[in-house]
Amino acid sequence: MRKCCFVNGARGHSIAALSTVVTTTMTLHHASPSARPSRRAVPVTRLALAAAGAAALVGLVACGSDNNTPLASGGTPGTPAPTTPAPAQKRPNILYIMADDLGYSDIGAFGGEIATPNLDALVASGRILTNHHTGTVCAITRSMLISGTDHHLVGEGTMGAPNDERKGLPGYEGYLNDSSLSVAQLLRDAGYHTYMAGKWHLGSGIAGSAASSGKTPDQWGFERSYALLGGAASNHFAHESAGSKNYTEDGQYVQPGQPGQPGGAGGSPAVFYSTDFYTQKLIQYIDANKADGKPFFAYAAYTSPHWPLQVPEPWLSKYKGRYDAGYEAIRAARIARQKALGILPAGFDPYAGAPEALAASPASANNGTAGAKYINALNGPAQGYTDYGPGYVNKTWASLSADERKVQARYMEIYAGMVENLDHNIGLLVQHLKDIGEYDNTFIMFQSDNGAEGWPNSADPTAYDTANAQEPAFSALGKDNGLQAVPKLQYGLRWAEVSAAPFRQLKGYMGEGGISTPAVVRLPGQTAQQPTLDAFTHVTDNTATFLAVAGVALPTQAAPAAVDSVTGIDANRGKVVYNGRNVWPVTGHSLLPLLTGEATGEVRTTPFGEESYGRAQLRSADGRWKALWTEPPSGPADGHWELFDLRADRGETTDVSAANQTILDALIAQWKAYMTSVGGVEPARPRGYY
Ligand SMILES: [Ca+2]
Repeated sequence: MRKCCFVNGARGHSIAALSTVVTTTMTLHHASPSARPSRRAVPVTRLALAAAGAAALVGLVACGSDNNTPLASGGTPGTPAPTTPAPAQKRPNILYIMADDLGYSDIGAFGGEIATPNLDALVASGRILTNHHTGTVCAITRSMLISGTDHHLVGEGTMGAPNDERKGLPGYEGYLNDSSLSVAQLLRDAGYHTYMAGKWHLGSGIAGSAASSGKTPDQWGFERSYALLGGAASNHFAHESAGSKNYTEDGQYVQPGQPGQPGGAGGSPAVFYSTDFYTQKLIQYIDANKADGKPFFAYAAYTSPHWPLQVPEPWLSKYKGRYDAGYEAIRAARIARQKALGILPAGFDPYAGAPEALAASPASANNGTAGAKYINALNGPAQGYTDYGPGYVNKTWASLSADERKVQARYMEIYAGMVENLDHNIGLLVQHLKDIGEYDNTFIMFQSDNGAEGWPNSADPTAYDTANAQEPAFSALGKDNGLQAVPKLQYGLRWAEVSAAPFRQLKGYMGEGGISTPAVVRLPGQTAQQPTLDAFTHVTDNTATFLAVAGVALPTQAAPAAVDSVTGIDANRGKVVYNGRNVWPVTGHSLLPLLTGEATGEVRTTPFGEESYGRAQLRSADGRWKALWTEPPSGPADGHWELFDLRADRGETTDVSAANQTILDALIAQWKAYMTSVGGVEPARPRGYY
């Protein structure tokens, strides 16, 4: 039998227990007789809400719905009964904006030197979340966003279908599996219009296609969608070939760049640039239905500033010369600004950066063969596991040649231009909401999908950079390269460390630099910045929050048992019924009580586990400790779990495992229980996605 225990996922949980977890982790302050029981009675001053819109939202929290549209499932046990008549006004719209591979410190409000006036304005009438977290990579985060629960449960145990021994296992389908809920479906069923434009990355087969059909956004509750199906485009300017299957609109393959299509001859717009185009599409979708009075959920799934580094003018030229001082100077300036802004405490000790050279494992007879025994989270040299992967060289600025400095600075200029263009487009979205009178009735949230991307451009970055420093290659960097098959321009590990400042590790890793995102939330009607939220929060909490904003109750009807006659395992244990399917319930926690000032304190008071690519973390129930496992050579050569005191050292600079072995052992045991609870399976060879 699967072990029933604490979890952030749901497998093995009874619904009653789950409800308890969800409802007792925050201290609620309203004295309504319908208020859920509170574990702690901490007297707190209610935060002043800036506007009537926010007050209306509080009403929605208490009431669960407006009186316009029936809930997907109402009146269920554990749902607070209405205490006041529901407000008759229209429910809030939800605009959710996701950047792709944007680092923690890139935007101005989080310390970046890149001009992001529109996001900064959102902060000025919203709220910063400094401790918001994602999965380590795109598809994993997106699966948790849509489903509201752990990625192993819903088909993205790793990003895409694995090519290793886990291929075919439940939870490793590589697309949203049949046990997934969808926040878009729930919202649509509750009377919302549901739109998305941008990256999907949760399945590519359209309805009726031969293999893995029905995986596109239209099949998961999006009424209108223009989607890049995969993890990245080869060109932000599209130029798809006739018959390509990389994009869909409303569930049908489209080929931007072909005649009559966006970016193609006679098509509109004349130029397809991903960020600009997705903005225009969302505005088009919103406007098409704005007269009918229904609220909307709009998912702006931008693919910027993900590689390839490309951006049109004026952004392409705007940062010329801005990064000539090099990685360390730019990073230090960002950290200083983070401290001045209060994003970091004054005494914060930042991660110092990766070594210039990481050594491969000492040669063993089996390394690289099927007989290799790779060090993993549970087996090290003491168990006979000694193999691990290659090392890398990542030069500091002082070690670069003149040509390398020239192109490295140029890469970051282009990246910065992409981020400013992204901010410009967010400004267009916000302005459009103001123009059509919907801004004050819209809940807005912005974040990135994972940490900054440090993937090297090639196996030999020096040769790659030196070649790019010569003309005509240099002057073409960042421009539309049409149909040319050229390397996908990236900015490399050192600039990614700048983006991830002040944290350790990058996209693909469980260090704070891989999973921490800048995050901004603005409530409907909010006009003044509210105090920064420092509680640990997670992308699955977004899902619960959106549903709370919309007043949609979570499905709670327990799925019928489906016990395997041989193993005795109930495949439906912990699942709920929705629209006739047995699905994993949302396990994220609504942040709305914190955002409205109805509650303060921690959102999560149970251990939080995670795993992908064999890399692992376990955050203790009290939020103080983080056990972190990274394969060598990026992690310890002996394969031990590191332990960090997050209250003193979120920069993960000092491994305190040796002095706290008992604490660490308990956390590792909790991590094993987490893995069991979500059906996670470690790969025989831990390594990243490249
Ligand atoms: Ca990403």
